[in-house]
Amino acid sequence: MTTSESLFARAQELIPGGVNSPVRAFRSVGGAPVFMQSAQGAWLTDVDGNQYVDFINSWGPMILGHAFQPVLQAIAEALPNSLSYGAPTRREVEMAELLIEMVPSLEKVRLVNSGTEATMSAIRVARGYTGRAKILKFEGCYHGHGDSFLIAAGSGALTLGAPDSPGVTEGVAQDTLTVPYNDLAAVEAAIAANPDQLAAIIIEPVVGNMGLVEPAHGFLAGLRALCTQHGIVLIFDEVMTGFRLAPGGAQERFGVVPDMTTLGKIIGGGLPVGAYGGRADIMNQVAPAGKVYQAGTLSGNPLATAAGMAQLRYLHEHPEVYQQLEATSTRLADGTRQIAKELGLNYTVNQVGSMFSLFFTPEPVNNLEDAKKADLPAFGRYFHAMLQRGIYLAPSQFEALFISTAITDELVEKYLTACRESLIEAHGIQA
Ligand code: KE4
Repeated sequence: MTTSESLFARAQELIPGGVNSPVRAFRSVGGAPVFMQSAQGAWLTDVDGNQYVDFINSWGPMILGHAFQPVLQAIAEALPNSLSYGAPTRREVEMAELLIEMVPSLEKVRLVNSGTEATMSAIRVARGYTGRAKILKFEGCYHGHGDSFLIAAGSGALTLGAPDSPGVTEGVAQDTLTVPYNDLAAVEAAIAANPDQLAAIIIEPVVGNMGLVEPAHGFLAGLRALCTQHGIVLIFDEVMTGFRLAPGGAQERFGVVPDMTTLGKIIGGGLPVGAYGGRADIMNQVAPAGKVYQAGTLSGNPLATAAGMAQLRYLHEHPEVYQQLEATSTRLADGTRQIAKELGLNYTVNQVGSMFSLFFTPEPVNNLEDAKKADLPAFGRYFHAMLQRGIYLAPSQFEALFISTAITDELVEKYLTACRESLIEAHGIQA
């Protein structure tokens, strides 16, 4: 039995499912999760000393690789000044200034401690600002574990939501509408069926949470126009895409400016930081400036803002990293697509910037229904075959890969060699 296996056995007696976040449990790919001990650059080391090239990077935050020196240095310098005051600090002002400078939609911003807190707060503010109750989200988009987001697609006609988790009430579900991603007509129909009732539309401008799905041409601009026309707050959930797809995130890359933006992951440099912000007239509704209440003991924590600011400053001062990330990711995605083609699989590979997904289906993937056509058992076999070859992928078909600047040309080749061997193994192909 490996140390990971024995730790997992213990953990399952103590922690639900043995993990502190469900996707880590390898449920959709089978087997016991690998327990990590340390990481450096592109490399993870597990508790048994096995090493893996990391293509998840903590689900996005480690965009500059693990143990990036400027981030560690910033934390080391902050450490002697104690860890938390529960009082305002200079660095929170500096971080707000930098976020507002880099993200087109931000006029004012509030720091919180996770992406979930950011999205929960953003829809509360949108409801407070508009005086309306309903929100609209897209099937397959994930916005954290807030009740309003754990909603399955409900009855087709009215797109009324149904709870997607025990513990979420009908009362909450009734205020969340869901429509298919990339379906502007469905959005228009939902608006028409709920006149003057929609406070917000929240979307992943590029989706990572059903695997990587990009917005159809004109889709984001169409949403922008509809929200302007109907006084609906457009919220881009850029927890994943923020500071990843461009310095200003997807809104900079696609040139569509939402009314509010939610952020997380990269802005904490690996420590817990989330943020929400947007137009000043909306954000001025937030207590204590306004009446919409939101608070947090550790919001703007000195250590977390030290790590976050070090990472953001580096990205701001080195925009060339985005070209590097794009080039590396394109080689990985194109190489994967070519290998699948050569093996007669013709699987779909979707890529935007430094995020990409290999879907185990030859069909195009533009929404959740498409993504669900993937051959999940084959994906599970592929995942483990890659793990055996020292490549750490997301343990789910419905996740994206996140590339860091630590992925070198040599590691691209290592990945592509393993990809070919693993696709052959997963499908029992006689190469
Ligand atoms: P957190 O509360 O996990 O910091 O952020 C929630 C969240 C909000 N919005 C988007 C677009 C997100 O992708 C996330 C979190 N992403 C998942 C990955 N699918 C985090 C991994 C996990 O749940 O352990």
